Amino acid sequence: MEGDNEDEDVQLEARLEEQDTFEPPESFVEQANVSDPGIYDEFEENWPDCWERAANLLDWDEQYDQVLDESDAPFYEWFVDGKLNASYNCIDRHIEEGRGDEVAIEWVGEPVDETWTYTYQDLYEEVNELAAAFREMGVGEDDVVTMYLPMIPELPIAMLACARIGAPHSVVFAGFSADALATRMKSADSEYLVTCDGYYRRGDPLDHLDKANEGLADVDHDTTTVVVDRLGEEGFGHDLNDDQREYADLVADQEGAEVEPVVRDAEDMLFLMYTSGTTGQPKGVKHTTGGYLSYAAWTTQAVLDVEPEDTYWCSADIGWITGHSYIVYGPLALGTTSLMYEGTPDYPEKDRMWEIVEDYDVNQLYTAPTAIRAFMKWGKEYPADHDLSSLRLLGTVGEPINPRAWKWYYKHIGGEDCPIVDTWWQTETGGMLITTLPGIGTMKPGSAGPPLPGIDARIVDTNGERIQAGQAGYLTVDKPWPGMLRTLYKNDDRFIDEYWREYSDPDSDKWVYFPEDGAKIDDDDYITVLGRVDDVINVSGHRLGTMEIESAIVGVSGVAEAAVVGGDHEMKGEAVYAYVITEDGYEGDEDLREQIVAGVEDAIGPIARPEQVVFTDELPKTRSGKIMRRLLEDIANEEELGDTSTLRNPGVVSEIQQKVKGD
Ligand code: 6R9
Repeated sequence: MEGDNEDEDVQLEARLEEQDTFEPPESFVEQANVSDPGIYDEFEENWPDCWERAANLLDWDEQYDQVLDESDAPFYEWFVDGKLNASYNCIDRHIEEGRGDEVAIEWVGEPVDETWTYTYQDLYEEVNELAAAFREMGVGEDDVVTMYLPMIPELPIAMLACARIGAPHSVVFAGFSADALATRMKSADSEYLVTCDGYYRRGDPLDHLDKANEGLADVDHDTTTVVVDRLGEEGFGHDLNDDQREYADLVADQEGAEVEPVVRDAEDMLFLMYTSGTTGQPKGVKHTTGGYLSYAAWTTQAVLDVEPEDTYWCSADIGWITGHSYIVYGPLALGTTSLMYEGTPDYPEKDRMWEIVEDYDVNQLYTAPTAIRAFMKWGKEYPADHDLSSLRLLGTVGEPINPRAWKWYYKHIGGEDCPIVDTWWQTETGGMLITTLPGIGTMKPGSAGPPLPGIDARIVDTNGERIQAGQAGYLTVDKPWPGMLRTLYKNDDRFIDEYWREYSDPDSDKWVYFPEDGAKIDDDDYITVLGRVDDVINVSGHRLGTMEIESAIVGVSGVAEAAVVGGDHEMKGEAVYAYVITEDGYEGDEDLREQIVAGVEDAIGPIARPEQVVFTDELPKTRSGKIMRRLLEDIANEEELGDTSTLRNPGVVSEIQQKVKGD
């Protein structure tokens, strides 16, 4: 088996290796939503009015007066004085067009054969009942409702119910820990939580309410919690307390209720999404109703080539931005069928995803490089067993994709017949910024592509000067776009510091967005994103702050100091490497290692689990006392080390190197 795979890979490599570029298939171009290369010039010449093209994808209660207000930059405002409701745009208007019987969400559960289909009419009813229940619970306009839910239908339903009544949501990834939940609820002053009893992971029921309760115990203000019964009789027999209500009871009390969508200003907050940054405190990224929704809809149409009659599948979790923009808001705004999968790709078998593509005739698949590398490792026979001919387009997001994985995806999933869009963007950008347009652009494996029309992304040196083709530098975005974050929740100063300080020139009112990624540019202006240049690492496409992990490790008794870096990892892209100094009297032994791993899982979640814990007597530091993270990264990657003479303690390097190798 293994041998066959390798042979086949070698052959594929030999044939595709030479090929650096790929043209969009003719059959795709003919039907593409966007196929006129003139769109780049058109957007540039008409900027910022070009963005009306995105706004026109929505129904507005009141037309905006101005596309962009730059007067208080970088606090930009888009579609000024426009009024709309996101839930209306994602549901009601499709029903008004007579499409109520068409499928909005195909939900595929982890247990095989547990599926649920929601038409737009079904979604309308569920969302209205929950919106009415939220109101009765006291949720008012602008109250932040936190959701701590796995991939069950109640998650998008709750998001849309919030949007309907103008209550911003803050979704916390279900894999995050109780601590992470508490931090986010406190930071957002959120008094409402929607969670569930538990969910399935590889066949086993997992207790989720226990974790939610542990988090709630740390929130000092009063809270009301809605609990979805996901597991039924397989549940854990939790008793709900006085502040907790059964989801099913709440909506049963509201049967048939209808809630008029609240008219929101374009700039009103639609949701908050917490993401990792350079400090230990996660950042509450604020997205708005008009700009965000129009941008999500526009990119879903232009880049993912989604049309109402498609069945489209993004395999991300809704707990991350990708799921917000490209499972919920973008696809539903366009009135398509969005497939939502609860389980993992390898349960019960490693062909589960291909079985789903075949069963549902999926037209677009949007997934992460980490998943593709896993598919590659499992072998081509899994997709080969299934008819994947319904697929028209493939996408990736979350981290750089290596050309080998790209080519495997192209051949074994796309049958050399689907364009691949490698989409670069961030929680903060709301939607995609750099990628080829699938009906226009030549594809270059490993390179995301040019900036999208209307997006002014550049690669610059430390002085902000554009660099020459072929060189590496820093990615910047020099003009605003509708999907951009508006601020960090209740922290305008940090918003400026994090994203605008580095390359802007406030004196001449020039504002440049800095995403904190490094990148390379080619002659043809294609951008290859290299990765974060801050203290954030990217594990399986998930953003984790090294400071958050370090503070969790330092919280373990016996630990004096810790430094965390990302080391290369074949499957995950990057993995967590922790270098730890113990307190006097403590041994760096297996016991402490386990406590450290458990400490990190408790503070953040299993995704942040250290791959290696290296105990050391010292950490490499500069003379000014800063930990040399670059060096620790090179050690983790077993790379040649550069000059270490600037270290205060150069001797420590070889000691650590030996420990990493010995592990
Ligand atoms: C959407 C999302 C953002 C960070 C970003 C970058 C990395 C995302 C990428 C990519 C190379 C791509 N990233 N897409 N790197 N190529 N196509 O992932 O948001 O979780 O906020 O992460 O992910 O480093 O800065 P988020």
